[in-house]
Amino acid sequence: MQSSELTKTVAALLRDHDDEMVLPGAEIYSLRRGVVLLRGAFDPTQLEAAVDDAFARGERRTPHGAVQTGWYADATSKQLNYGTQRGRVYDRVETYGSNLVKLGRRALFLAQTADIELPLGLDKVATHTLLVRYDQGSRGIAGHVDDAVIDGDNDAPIVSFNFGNTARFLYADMPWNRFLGVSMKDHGVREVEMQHGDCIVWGGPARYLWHGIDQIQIGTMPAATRARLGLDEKGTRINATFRCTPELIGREAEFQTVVKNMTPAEKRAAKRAREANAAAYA
Ligand SMILES: O=C(O)CCC(=O)C(=O)O
Repeated sequence: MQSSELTKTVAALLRDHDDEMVLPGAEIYSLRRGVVLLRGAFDPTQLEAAVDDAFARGERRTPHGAVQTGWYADATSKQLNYGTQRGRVYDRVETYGSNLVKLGRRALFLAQTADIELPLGLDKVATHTLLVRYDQGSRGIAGHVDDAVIDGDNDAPIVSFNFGNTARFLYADMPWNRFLGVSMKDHGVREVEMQHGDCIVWGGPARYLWHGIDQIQIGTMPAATRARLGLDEKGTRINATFRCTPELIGREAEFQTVVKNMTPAEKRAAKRAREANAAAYA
């Protein structure tokens, strides 16, 4: 689904109430209960400062003095630290640059203003930021539900940014996989093209939204951003998510390369959380 097919924009409505809060070109869409897409909704200077903060978090200087950015497996390796294609860092919001943190809070605020079903409150604000870098190929991440302990508490919104290369965000109410024998379309899987600076927020009734990423378009990162960061023409993609997981404060190192819900106890806890959410928002 491209933006022209998105049916309901709430940007105009928000602008009517507070014309200084929403940029003139912003598009804000309510995709379904508890899911908001923010497009062109951030001041470009603030957005680029936040992107710089994200990249800076992966910065290192090689023994020859060159600056590289990544989240690499070790001090001299060029192998990303998370699987064969991804680099990852997970840490408390306070440990990142303030521009990135502010961008995440602004997105949460805009989304909560756009959708009354997105829960509000200080206990819904992100405690942690996860950055995942996708360097090679066009593979993203298979469809899944964010129901691991690291993913966020209860119904707290997840704020998810696309920085750099364009990608396709797939989502559906119920999990889909290719073994179901039903096409994605018939199953009701929807798609949104995520460009540099686009953000999707989901929470409340949609907290356990099934979602995935594919079709990362190598080389679509804005040229100015790419040049500023010293990347080659392929660019890169970073997904920044802001998550509310206060009980993990102090345990961040355990979640740098976490594999989700592996033990039976973790799987049971995830199922209980999904069921409690479904009951609460029935
Ligand atoms: O890369 C993305 O945009 C999605 C990442 C994701 O689905 C997740 O961290 O749960």
